[in-house]
Amino acid sequence: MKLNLTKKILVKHLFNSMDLPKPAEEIALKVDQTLTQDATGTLAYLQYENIVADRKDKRIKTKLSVSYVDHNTLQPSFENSDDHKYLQTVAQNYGIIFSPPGNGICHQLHLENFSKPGEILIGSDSHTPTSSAVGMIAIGVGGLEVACVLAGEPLYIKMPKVVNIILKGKLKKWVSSKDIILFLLKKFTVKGNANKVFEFTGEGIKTLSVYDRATITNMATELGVTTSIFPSDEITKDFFVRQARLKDFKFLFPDNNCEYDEQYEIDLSKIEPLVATPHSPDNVVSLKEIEGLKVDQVCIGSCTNSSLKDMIFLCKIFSDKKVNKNVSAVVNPGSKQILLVLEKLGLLKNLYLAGFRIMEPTCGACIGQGQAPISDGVSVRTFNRNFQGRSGTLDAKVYLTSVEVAAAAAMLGKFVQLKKLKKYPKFSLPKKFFVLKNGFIYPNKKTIGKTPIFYGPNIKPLPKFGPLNIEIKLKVAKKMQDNISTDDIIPGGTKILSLRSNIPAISEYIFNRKYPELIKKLKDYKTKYSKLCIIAGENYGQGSSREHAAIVQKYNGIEVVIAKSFARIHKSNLVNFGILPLEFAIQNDYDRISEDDEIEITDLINQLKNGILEIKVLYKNIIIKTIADLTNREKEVIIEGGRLNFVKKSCV
Ligand code: MIC
Ligand code: SF4
Repeated sequence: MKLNLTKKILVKHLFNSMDLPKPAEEIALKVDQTLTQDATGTLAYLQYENIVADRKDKRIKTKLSVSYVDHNTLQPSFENSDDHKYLQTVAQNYGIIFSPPGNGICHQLHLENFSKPGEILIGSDSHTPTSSAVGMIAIGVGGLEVACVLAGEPLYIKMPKVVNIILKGKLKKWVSSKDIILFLLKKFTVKGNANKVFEFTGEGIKTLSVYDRATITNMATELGVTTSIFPSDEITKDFFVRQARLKDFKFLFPDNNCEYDEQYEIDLSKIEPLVATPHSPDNVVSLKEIEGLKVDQVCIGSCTNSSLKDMIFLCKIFSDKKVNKNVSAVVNPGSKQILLVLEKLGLLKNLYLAGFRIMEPTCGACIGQGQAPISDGVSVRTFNRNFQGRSGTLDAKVYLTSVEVAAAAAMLGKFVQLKKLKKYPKFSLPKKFFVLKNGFIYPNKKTIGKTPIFYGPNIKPLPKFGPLNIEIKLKVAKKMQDNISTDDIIPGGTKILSLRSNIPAISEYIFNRKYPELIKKLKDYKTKYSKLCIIAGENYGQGSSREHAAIVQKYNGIEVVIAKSFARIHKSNLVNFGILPLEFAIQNDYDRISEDDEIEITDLINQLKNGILEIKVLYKNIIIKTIADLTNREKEVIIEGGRLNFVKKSCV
């Protein structure tokens, strides 16, 4: 049978031998690699420690696992420093590679150092698909999924539909791969693409370097897909040669004449420079439409656009130009290796001389660790998300662009058409990269199993949650609109991020930015009604994979979320923490239920097993039908009160 690339890799990794699964069927996969970052990693490893506590052999069961510190790298007080130490000692004790703060952004580093065609990687960060640029399947998941896989469990996903995106032609000068992904976001939007994989083929891919491809697979996360993938070809080989990793390389293509579930053709030569305008990555317009808009800040970096190629371009275009004096311009390169290469090539000085602030290779402004824009300011960022308030300034307007568009805005202090910039700078990548060998701390056989783990006072034990009740009455604590992001549910920023290992403390910040008054109401309702519910529109929980967004709901008494639809990762995080995600059977029923209503679900467990649940809206005498679109395993997990209870029970 002729297979597309996605199926080829999935079939090789099926945990139990079975026939080729059909779309939407649950599949169990053997995972080769995992990655975590610090903001999700502490919880993931606390959960791992909990799972293996009674085991004799506590070592991880994956081929390769890496723990990165790149998000909460500021150490303004002890919390983040404690978390970093905890992560380092956990890594040493269980056999995990550790990437200390300052080494680089997890996805850039993983692509450079560990990505491998044909393998499966999961990561507790939604942009893990970056590594799929080299023909591997890389998927973003919640931290508990990583903990389970480290402990030898399979990864469960729905068999995705595979969508073939055929690229033809060549991009014009000044148009880059960021514009391709913005084009796709405009076309497919941030919702409606769950459980799909976008597989790129066509002559056009030959014009894209691995870095260009990685910008696309990185930001395809915003489409809500499971992942997206490029084949492993001559261009991929060239990347592995430069990284001195030819041993990890192999060619990998879809079979000729294989089948896809959907197919779209895109002519690269027709794409113009694009911009995602506030406050959603799919709010895309052409650069022409906002020409002349004044810009206050430009941030270049993030896991989307911080590669060596992006940085060389930036240094070249600023070789004899300056940052406009009204613009605050900042760069976060993707890795320390990139900084060193720029220095060796004699290019780094261009950025200093042009007037950029050069920051450590970390997530930085992207996750609100500094560089909040001025009040009501316009910030141009080469990042992947522009949800309102994510930058740290609630009334700021964040525009997402390519490095080309951002560089021009930094130079001229406003959005300008790029052809006005005269010549596109000439540059090529160095033949051989300087590979930074000592950036990582590798586990040493002698320290595995013998390293005392450091638990600072910021690291609090995991809360315990009980099994599902048979009959429940719930108070509707809040009714929300479409596209609520996990940033809305639990924001980033220095203050809240430093509480990621302390669930009681971080739970106080639930919906802090979007609905600052809600916490008071939740506390009040929790004492009066004990069990609460949220009503939401489409794509509830889009964006970040942070499982904290699920835990803080559970911790504040939310037992059920009824939505028009859910984003993939958040839905599985809700299940993992024993919250029941239900979808309206008739979308208009969303209008029949109001904030502060009381609802009742009787015979809950039997109804859940059937998959259709009747919800009685008390005092209105209305019955609303909802669907539990969950596998039998997921239903069992919810009945047990979450994945941790479930896994521990099934391992005894
Ligand atoms: C993000 O870009 O939102 C993050 C911060 O990287 C998150 C992870 C997190 O919340 O820690 C993500 O994308 O999953
Ligand atoms: Fe870090 Fe931003 Fe990438 Fe998230 S999107 S991993 S915060 S750089």
